[in-house]
Amino acid sequence: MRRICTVCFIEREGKILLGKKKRGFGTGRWNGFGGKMEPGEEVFESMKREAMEEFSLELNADRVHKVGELDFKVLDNSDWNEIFVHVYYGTCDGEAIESEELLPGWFDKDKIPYDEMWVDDIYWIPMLLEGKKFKGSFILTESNVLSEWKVEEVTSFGEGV
Ligand code: 8OG
Repeated sequence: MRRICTVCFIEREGKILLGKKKRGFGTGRWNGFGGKMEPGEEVFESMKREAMEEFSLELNADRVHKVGELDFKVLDNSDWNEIFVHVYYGTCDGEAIESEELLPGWFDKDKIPYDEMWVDDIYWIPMLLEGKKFKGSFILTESNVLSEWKVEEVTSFGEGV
């Protein structure tokens, strides 16, 4: 089964907002906020909902932009084995507040905790921080072992998912 998700990274005053996942898929890892899109949701609408649910943040469509598309094959999860992720980057106002899902933390761009994140993130987050757009595909396990990866810089994204 295939899941379609969003993930969004907020920058403010040179720091990046990450959240430590407190439950579910990726527990214990730092990541942007986001999650599975609900049926019928638009991408931005879904991310706006997740920003509010996970960090009590109000997202504005003019202040975040799509920067990446990621395709994952997850080898050791029996419920679903493919994940497509829309990656967004930008800024917003307001205080990020801890929720049942995420503990917020602000990190200097040169101190991103890659060793406490999904193993593939180190291959594309530096591109995001440099203002590049990218597409990536990865084969990994839910226990965070990467077996294949490919990331390329792109200038735009096609329609649809
Ligand atoms: O709804 P749930 O929180 O389970 O959604 C999973 C979130 O994790 C969603 O925001 C997409 C994101 N995500 C993956 N795989 C990876 C990954 O390898 N790296 C990063 N940074 N995020 C990922 O599902």
